[in-house]
Amino acid sequence: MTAISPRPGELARIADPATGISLDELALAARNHGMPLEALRYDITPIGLHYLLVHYDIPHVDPETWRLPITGAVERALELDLDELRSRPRVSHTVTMECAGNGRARLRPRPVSQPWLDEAVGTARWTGTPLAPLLREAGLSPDAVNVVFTAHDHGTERGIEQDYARALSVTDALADEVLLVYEMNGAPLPPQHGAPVRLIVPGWYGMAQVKWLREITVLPERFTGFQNETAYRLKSEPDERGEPVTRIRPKALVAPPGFPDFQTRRRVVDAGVVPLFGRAWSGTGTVTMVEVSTDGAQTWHEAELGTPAGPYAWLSWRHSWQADEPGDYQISARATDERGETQPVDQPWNRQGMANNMAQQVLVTVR
Ligand SMILES: Nc1nc2c(c(=O)[nH]1)N[C@H]1C(S)=C(S)[C@@H](COP(=O)(O)O)O[C@H]1N2
Ligand SMILES: [Mo]
Repeated sequence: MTAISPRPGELARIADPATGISLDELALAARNHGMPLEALRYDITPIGLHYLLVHYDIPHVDPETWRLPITGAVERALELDLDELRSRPRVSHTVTMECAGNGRARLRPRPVSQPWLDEAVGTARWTGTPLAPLLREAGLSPDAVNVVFTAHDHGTERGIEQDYARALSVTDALADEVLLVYEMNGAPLPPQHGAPVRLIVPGWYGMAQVKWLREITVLPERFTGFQNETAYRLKSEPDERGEPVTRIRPKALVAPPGFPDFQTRRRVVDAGVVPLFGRAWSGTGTVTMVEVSTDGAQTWHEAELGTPAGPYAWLSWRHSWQADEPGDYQISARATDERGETQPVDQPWNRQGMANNMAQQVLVTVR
């Protein structure tokens, strides 16, 4: 068995097209679970059904002794404990979050990492306090460029030992909707989702939402840590610098119709009118259209849209499928957002398998 991260400078691996999922990938998939797609029925995903991604181990952080320093290129370094954070203005946002690697296992050839199929998504009600006023209180120095969020979890990745850390530009960090959160769906943050405090950056892929926050550092230069410089970049050649992964591309998912076969997950429905239902979201603007295909992406029908649960949350869609002929079908849905970006039917391939919003394919047998 080849290790995923053996040596410093190791390139992201691409699986040989002839090989299946490895035990290393299975070990990741067993730790990092997706949202069972039948949970698309909930506006707000119940905590245990929200997808989960943890690069290293879930750290144990004692909320009593937890402190958050805000340091670096600021006029007055601050340090807050949990009570101080809780006594600040309280804001909640309903946010659809998706892992940037969602859909990776469907890419050909397959980038080797957490092998997500379609379900690395969830919507939660996050409660905390806005970040911008805290940064303003600390007083950003005029030469501030990046704000780095460093976490308590520690590990190695492609041979580089690190604390999980991600930076945002000062502009992105000062956006009104960015929160330091201590509650998820009205309960204290659970250990797996970042207790006691995590960052929420609505509209961005999951990697920006740093869990188990330990320190916020303002830098007068660009942050060059692994999770910004090496990982989470769209590139097709290994030596390319690549474009950073940022906001969530438009995507729609179909809630599984009928009932499943245990091992293949193929769906079975009775002939007649089959109600199709799902959700759609985009981090770059409101979803303005969802189209459904029941013939393997040959023809598309506009679905009826519901109202989103908030400006950063998914909306529901529905479509009645007149399925009169018994047989095998492939169902797909694709979203378009207000910028006019539509999900592709073919894979947008890149070496790390990031931001892949290829339309889902659901196999259904009409009986
Ligand atoms: N400290 C820390 N924050 C992290 C991660 C991590 O491994 N460590 N994983 C990131 C990634 S890649 C994703 S997709 C989201 C997942 O958040 P969730 O597990 O609460 O759904 O957390 C992000 N924040
Ligand atoms: Mo992720």
